[in-house]
Amino acid sequence: MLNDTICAISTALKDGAISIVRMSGDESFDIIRRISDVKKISANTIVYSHIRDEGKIVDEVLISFFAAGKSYTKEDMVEINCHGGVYVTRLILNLLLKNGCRLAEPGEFTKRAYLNGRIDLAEADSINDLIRAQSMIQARSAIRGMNGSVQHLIDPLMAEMKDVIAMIEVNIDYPEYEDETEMTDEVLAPYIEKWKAQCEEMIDKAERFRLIKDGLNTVIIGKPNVGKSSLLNALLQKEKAIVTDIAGTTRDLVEGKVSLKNVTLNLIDTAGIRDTKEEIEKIGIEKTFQALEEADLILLVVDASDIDEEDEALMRKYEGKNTVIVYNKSDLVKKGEISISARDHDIASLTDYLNERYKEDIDLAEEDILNNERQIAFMKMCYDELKTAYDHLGYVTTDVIVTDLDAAYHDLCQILGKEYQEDLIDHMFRNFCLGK
Ligand SMILES: Nc1nc2c(ncn2[C@@H]2O[C@H](COP(=O)(O)OP(=O)(O)O)[C@@H](O)[C@H]2O)c(=O)[nH]1
Ligand SMILES: [Mg+2]
Repeated sequence: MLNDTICAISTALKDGAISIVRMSGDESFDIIRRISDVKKISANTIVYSHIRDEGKIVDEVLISFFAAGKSYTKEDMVEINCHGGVYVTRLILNLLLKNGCRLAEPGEFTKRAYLNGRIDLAEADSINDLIRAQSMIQARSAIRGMNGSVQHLIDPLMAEMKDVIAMIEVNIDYPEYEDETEMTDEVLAPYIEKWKAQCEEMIDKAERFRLIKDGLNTVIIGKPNVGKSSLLNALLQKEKAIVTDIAGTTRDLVEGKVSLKNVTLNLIDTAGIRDTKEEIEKIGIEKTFQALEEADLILLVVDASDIDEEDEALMRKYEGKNTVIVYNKSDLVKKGEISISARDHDIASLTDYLNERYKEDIDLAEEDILNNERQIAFMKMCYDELKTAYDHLGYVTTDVIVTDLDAAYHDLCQILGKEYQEDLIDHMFRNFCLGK
């Protein structure tokens, strides 16, 4: 139900100087009149007042009034700034509930902002991203998203697709109308090809940026005793993992997070990969393989002073663009492009390399970009539909092609939530905080 009046505590529920209790809906102003000293309400003002329960003062507060149309939800809204004790805040919330409000679901204020047309779905995504941001780069990209960067990004593509779809429809519906360009396969092919490339570029940038934003799942692997745990410690600049000269010291996964200049690594140190009969170590090695499945980056460590066939086998096995071979123990022997001494925390050659490798991706923070998994998923579906359309060219009539293009267009609409599916929307907003 959209028109009932909802309320929630919008600030975190712990003792603090101030809490905010929020209300949105047609009855907001009536309800606040019933429980405070406020009689006459002027929109978009803040007043000093008291909240009362059956005449008795509950708290001394500031109340903000937002008139429908200009508020966060586009409905009449009231925000009560009360004293931040959990107890008092709850008393006020309960008073609102007693006087006709319903407790809001998580994200319901923002959901109303979306349903009432104040923001699109991509902007709603970004509000949640901003609340959950843990770093400057996450916060900055969320702010851009809140200000319509996704719409900016996909609008030109949507506009062109809509034009072309419309022209095909005209061709089909009015074959006698000869002024329109005939949308033959030859005319369509370059369009679809271009759109596919645009989708691919948007997906690629979004995925690269997601790694920059959230950090790369980085797994440190190698034989026992090559210095994996020493490397973890050197990167984290603290002695997190146990280092000994006994092979098989690390059995469990040891995790840590480090932000280098241009990239954040979510590090996992692992048990050395080798054949072993030792039960616990075996489980550790199994965990290593699991961690590798989710790796965005693999640091394969070898002992430069002692490279043998086992190292070479690992290098062959994990060769690829996500693997970086790290030659450790440079104090003994210098070898390879990336040569470090983990024990001595002399790892600049590795960190410089990584900063260089990701230096361009960090600039993506300044571009309009898809912000999260939901948006990327729809863009991928759009790409698939376009590919189907492209593959159909030459085999089917344009009325079939146009259904493919229509489907692609609808996927783009979904990114902005222009045609929403109710369950999807419910699911999305439930991840929000209470009171947002
Ligand atoms: N000389 C030298 N020894 C190192 C270096 N890094 C690690 N070691 C030693 O190698 C042994 C194994 O190190 P560790 O980090 O536990 O290796 P892991 O089994 O791969 O995790 C320890 O005795 C370390 O002190 C290094 O850069 N130079
Ligand atoms: Mg270790």
